[in-house]
Amino acid sequence: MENQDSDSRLDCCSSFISNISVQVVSAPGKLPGRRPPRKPISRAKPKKQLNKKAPFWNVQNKIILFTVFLFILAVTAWTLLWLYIRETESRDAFYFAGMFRITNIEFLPEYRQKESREFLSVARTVQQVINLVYTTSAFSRFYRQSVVADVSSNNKGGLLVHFWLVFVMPHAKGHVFCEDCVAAILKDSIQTSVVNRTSVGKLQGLAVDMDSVVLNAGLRSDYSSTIGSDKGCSRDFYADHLSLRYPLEVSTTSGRLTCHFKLVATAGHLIRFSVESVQIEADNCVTDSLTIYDSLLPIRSTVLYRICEPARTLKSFVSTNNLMLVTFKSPQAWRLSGIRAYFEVIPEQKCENTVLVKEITGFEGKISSPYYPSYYPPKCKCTWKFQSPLSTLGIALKFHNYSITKKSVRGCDHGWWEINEHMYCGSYMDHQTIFRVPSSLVHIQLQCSSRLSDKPLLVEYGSYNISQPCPVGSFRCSSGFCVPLAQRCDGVNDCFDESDELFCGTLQPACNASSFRRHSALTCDGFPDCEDGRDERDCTRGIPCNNRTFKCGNDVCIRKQNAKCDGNVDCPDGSDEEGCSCSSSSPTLHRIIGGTDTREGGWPWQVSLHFVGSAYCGASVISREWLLSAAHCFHGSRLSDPTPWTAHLGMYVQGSAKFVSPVRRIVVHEYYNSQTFDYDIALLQLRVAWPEALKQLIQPICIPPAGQKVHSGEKCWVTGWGRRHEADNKGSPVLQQAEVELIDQTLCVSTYGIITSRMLCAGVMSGKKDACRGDSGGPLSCRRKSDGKWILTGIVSWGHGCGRPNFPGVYTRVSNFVPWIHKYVPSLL
Ligand code: 4AZ
Repeated sequence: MENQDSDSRLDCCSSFISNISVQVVSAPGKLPGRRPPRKPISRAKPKKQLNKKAPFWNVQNKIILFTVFLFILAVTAWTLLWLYIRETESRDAFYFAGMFRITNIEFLPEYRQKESREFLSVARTVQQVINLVYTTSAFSRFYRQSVVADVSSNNKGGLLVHFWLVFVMPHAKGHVFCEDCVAAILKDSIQTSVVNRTSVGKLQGLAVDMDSVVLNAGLRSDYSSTIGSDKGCSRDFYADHLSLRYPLEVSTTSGRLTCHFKLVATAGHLIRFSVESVQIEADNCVTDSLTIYDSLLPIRSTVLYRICEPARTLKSFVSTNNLMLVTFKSPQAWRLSGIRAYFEVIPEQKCENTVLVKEITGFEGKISSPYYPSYYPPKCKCTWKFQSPLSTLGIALKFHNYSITKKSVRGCDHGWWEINEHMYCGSYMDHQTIFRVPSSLVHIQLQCSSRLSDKPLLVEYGSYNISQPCPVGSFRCSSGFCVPLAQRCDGVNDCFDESDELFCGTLQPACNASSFRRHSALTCDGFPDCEDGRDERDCTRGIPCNNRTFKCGNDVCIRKQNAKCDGNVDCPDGSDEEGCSCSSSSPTLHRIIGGTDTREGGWPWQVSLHFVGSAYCGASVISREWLLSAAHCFHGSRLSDPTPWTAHLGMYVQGSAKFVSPVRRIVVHEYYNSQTFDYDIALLQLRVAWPEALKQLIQPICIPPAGQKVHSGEKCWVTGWGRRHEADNKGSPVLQQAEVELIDQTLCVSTYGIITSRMLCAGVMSGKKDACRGDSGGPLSCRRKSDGKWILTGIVSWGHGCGRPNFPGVYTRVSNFVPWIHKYVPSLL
């Protein structure tokens, strides 16, 4: 039956799986309206004269008229009443989307046709069972109906039924309907048997798999658009060709667009959905989004991935079953919005391997996450066994942009690794790390721990000498790498994590890798000033500049890397630092724990971020519409939504801002780690750019040059409206400032231990001067001696208490994030 049907689908696919191109052009009244034909002016005909005129107001006519009047009145009253009931019902209605698997009914291809007798019959049966469950429950008063939306095959057998539930709670007035209770009623009605030890139980006459039950609150708009008759741009696709790419394109130039694409493959396969480009308004998915679900209805807990901003790089996602829902929403499109994507049917892959590594040390092969290079689906499990030929050789794993650390009491967010019975948690990084297992037999298990699809993982493996992981004459970095001893303390981050630059003396040779670049007189002037000639090495005088080089005013090309406006004069003629618009030295220079009141206008880049009307965090103005703050201010689903946030600029006393703007978008660093506060940085885009007229009171602060080293002992300022004492329960009404000292990184590491190269410490070792709660996200501003410009050296991040002796404040080291900032704020360049 199944095969017959797939053959017929094979023929039909080319006709119904084609590019969808929905062009919505809102141009009302473009077509000239047709005028009604004019009535010919007729000549007046002589009217027949009635001989006898019957009186109109006779009794009979009166009765007829009265009856008609009563009828019209009744119909109007009935319509109004019906509209009223419908309106109040829909206002107080709650929608739930769910699914479960029925194991005792076989799938029939006819179930795909919603009008077929077979679909209607099974839908009616399921609806009756659900109705019985809820009409006999504690929520029977509120229960209205269930609607079966889809009945599909699936890789576990039987039927997968997707349905909506509707509840009406009169006068709910913003109350939420207990989602867990609704789900619990359904689950508790499934009677499983302890004897059988399976997850399948009885739900009235249906055999339902308990583990398959998912039920979440849903949106009314999703309910209407998934079951309504007006399908708009929504489509259902059935695909069974393994090596075919089925294109999926939608676009609109204006108007609203909400499309649900249901993708179903033949049972036993998976769907891989690849997005080539997305054009949407970037607003954290508040209005515009592309959401990929591991189900056929928009069920929240089955979300595989959400794209909330325009993207042009290929990303692909794999389902865990033979179905997927892709929802594209762009309800207020005012310019081109749409997606270009395709999907494929792929076989399920096993994720296990046994590897015999070679006797020669070094990396020799690769393992990867399932379905690499696609994002890997949740609920995966991989096992790898490695064996080295000698007991003196261990197994080295080189993780690309990823790292594993010992698992703490908390769960893992991005992969749970068991290596020879030890547990580790994985997290994404911006550099490679090496993990060595000093054993010749290594058993590794990876379990996906993220609720969503996760970024693809690539791991190189090989053997290493257990007694000497790093060759003689090399230094072992914290990231596991070995670098030649000569590269230690040379000012270059050779280890990826800067551990080769820790515990170094503060004096750097004049011509070392980083310092010579600051001497404009030395670089690219045609004369090798450094012994090794490195001051002339990256210059290409007379050669046309390419996209990796920057053209100085005097026709010299220098390596582009952050040349323009990085605060360092890289060009011999200084042209790379001309016309840069961030804060010049503030004319009002007068200027927390141990702090003093600031002068009004003294810190014109200081921002107060309010969450639902209350001061919550600080931030710094870096351009007309972008602020820089700390990622931890936006951790969690409520805090990461930009809607409740407002930014208060040009403010001195809380509540008296010169300019207030809602926040359009929050970009939290993708490697932010909520356990270690690593990568604690976020960008905020204002909905309204601050007006030029306020530039006396609002000014951006300069971003430091990429990789700029800080000097311990340098004096900087921390500012904010946070608490003035650790025990206070509210912040300061007046902006506070405190002068703090940059602390040597080695000392910072020995104080806290868990200091990464993305952090720096500042304070006074005697305590008393520090940031505290409420100051988070605010600036650590340092004045550059060479030109008097204020540089955003740090962002208030964390610390042990506030103002405690020997526990300085910990700040995000902004110079490590310059390319990341430029990715979102290119106008800063
Ligand atoms: C906080 O909770 C916080 N003393 C910020 C900074 C410091 C401590 C706590 C540093 O926002």
